[in-house]
Amino acid sequence: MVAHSGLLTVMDRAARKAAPRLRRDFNEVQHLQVSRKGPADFVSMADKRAEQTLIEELRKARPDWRILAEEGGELPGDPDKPRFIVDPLDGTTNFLHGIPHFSIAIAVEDPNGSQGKPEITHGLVYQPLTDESFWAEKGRGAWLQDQRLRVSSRRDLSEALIATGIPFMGHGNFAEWSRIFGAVAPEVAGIRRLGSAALDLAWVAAGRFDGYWESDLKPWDVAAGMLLVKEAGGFVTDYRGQDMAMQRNQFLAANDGLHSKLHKLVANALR
Ligand code: 2AM
Ligand code: CA
Repeated sequence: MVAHSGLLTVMDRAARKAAPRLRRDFNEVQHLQVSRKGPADFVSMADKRAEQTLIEELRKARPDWRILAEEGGELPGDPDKPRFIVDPLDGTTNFLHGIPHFSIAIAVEDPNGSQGKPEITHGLVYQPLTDESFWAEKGRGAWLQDQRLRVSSRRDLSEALIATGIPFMGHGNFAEWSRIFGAVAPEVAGIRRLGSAALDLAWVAAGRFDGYWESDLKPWDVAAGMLLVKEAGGFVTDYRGQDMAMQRNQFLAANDGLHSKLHKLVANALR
């Protein structure tokens, strides 16, 4: 068993402070179908309220750090200090439809990482409805509560359960996604589209999914989850298999045994 660092305790506490209201709002959404303004506005309010709570808590603990948040954008702070990257509600579409699968994601980015480049050092993905807190610290592993996480050990594509995100409403490249899907789906045990990128990655780290691909995401969707996968012994690359996922905005994550096999399928599909 390992204890959080002080910083992770701050992140975990912030997520747990925002969660009760999100849970209440989620239960409320189901009764809003007939309201005049409709559930979409209500969900966007819930999203903003959660973000406000997270920002207040994080600011209290680290007043001079910058915060990049989905709703509020970039809040200023000391450029030499780390910054928080915050997604108050990942899986908004699920939330809106009363589907109990969404998360809060918080990451910390050090502007001067080990290679002098910005680097994610801490990540937390918290699922309010199951009270599961997935967290990782660079060099200290990935954890679910106090249980060490390890990516799955499945090595055969035929046994692999793969998560993805499907382009929607003009976002993303549907032709590219379809080609990858066409190559991967016949080879694997199953494909899932659950709707929260942060949880998809956390679940790869936890060995529930064996792999994942998606493109056109935002830093707050993936920053925490990418660290979770890496600290759990998995790989996250772009579709060419290079360590450029964030730069190319392509995310191919898998356990150590399956990553190269999955990468070959994807590379062939895009050739
Ligand atoms: P969000 O819930 O914070 O918006 C899943 O493919 C990812 O895409 C999620 O992390 C989700 O983050 C984002 N996304 C944004 N708009 C979406 C939409 N209309 N449908 C599905 N996912 C969406
Ligand atoms: Ca998101």
